[in-house]
Amino acid sequence: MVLTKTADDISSMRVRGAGRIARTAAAALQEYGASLDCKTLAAFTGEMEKAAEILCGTRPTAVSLPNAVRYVMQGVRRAATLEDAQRALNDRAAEFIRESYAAVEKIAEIAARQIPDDAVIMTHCNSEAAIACIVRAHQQGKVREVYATEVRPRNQGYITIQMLSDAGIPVNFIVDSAARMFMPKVDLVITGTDAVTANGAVVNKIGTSQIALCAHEARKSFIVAAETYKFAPRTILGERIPIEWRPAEEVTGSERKLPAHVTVKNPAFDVTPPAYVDLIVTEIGAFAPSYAPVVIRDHLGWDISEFQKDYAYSHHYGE
Ligand code: RUB
Repeated sequence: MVLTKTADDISSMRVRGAGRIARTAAAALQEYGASLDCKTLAAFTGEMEKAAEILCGTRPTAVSLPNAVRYVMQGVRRAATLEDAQRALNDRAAEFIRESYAAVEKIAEIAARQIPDDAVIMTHCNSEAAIACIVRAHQQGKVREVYATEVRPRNQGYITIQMLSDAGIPVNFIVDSAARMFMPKVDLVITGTDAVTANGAVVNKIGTSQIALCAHEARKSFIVAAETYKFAPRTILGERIPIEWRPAEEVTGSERKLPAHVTVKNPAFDVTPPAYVDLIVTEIGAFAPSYAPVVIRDHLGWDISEFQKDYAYSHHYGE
C-alpha cells in the first residue's frame, strides 16, 4: 500500500523535485520493509528488490532516485541474516534522509560565499537546494532581489516565488521566455539539478540550458546546487540520462485547440553542457564540472563491477 501510493505520488508529481523524490523513496522502502512478514532473508530480500524496482521505474531522469534506492538496498543486499537486513534497511533509510537534509544545509553554506553583496539572482524551476542557497545569502543580508521563472508547463515557478516570498525575499516573477531580457540585470544564476553526468553536464528542468546559454552570453555565473547523490554513476559506462517526456495535455490543457495532425512535444528536462556551468556546489565542496567523475568514483564509491548488478534505467521516453 505505502509502496504503490508512493510510486503513484512520484509518477504523478504530487511528490516532485529530485531531493524530495529520493527521500520519499527511502522512507517508502523503510516503511514497506517494516510492514513485511517474511520468515527468511531470501523472501525479505526478494520482496525488497521488487519494491526497489517499482520505485526506480516511477520517474526516469532524477538520478537521486536510483542512488537513494541503491544506498538503502545495499544494507539488505549485504546482510547475513533476516534481522541484519531489517535493521540495515531501517538504519540506512533514516541515514539517507538525515544526510540529504544536512547536504542541503552544507550546500547553502558554501554557495552563499559565492553570492556577492546586493546580489540579483535568477533561478529556474523549484529546487530546494537552489532556494536554500538564496535564503542563506538573504539571511546574511546579501540578496537584493530574485528573478524566478514561471516554468511552463507545470508552473513550478509559483512554488519558488511562494518559498522565496515566505523567506522575505523580493521576487520578480517572469515568463520563461523573458530570461534573456532580464539576464543583464542579474549577477548570477542558481539552479538545482536532477542529474550530473560523468562529463559534468547538468540535467535539469526544461529551459535550464537556454538560461545557462544566456548567462554565458552575458558573462554571468551559472551555479548548480547539487547534493552528491545527484551525480549519475552509470554515465561513466557511457549510459545516457533518459529525458522524461510527459503528456501533451500538460502543455495544451485538456481542451486541446490545436489542429488534429499537430503533435505536441513535452520533454520535462534538458541538458546543459559543462561549458556553460561555472560551478557545481555540493556538500563536499564547490568545484568545476570536470570534477564529476571524481565525485562518482571517490565519494559515491562506485566500483565498476557494481554497475553490472544494479538497476538499469527502465524507461525510455520520447525520441
Ligand atoms: C524539478 C527540477 C529541480 C531539480 C532539483 O523538476 O528540475 O530543479 O529536481 O530540485 P520536477 P531539488 O518538478 O519535474 O520534479 O534541489 O529540490 O532536488
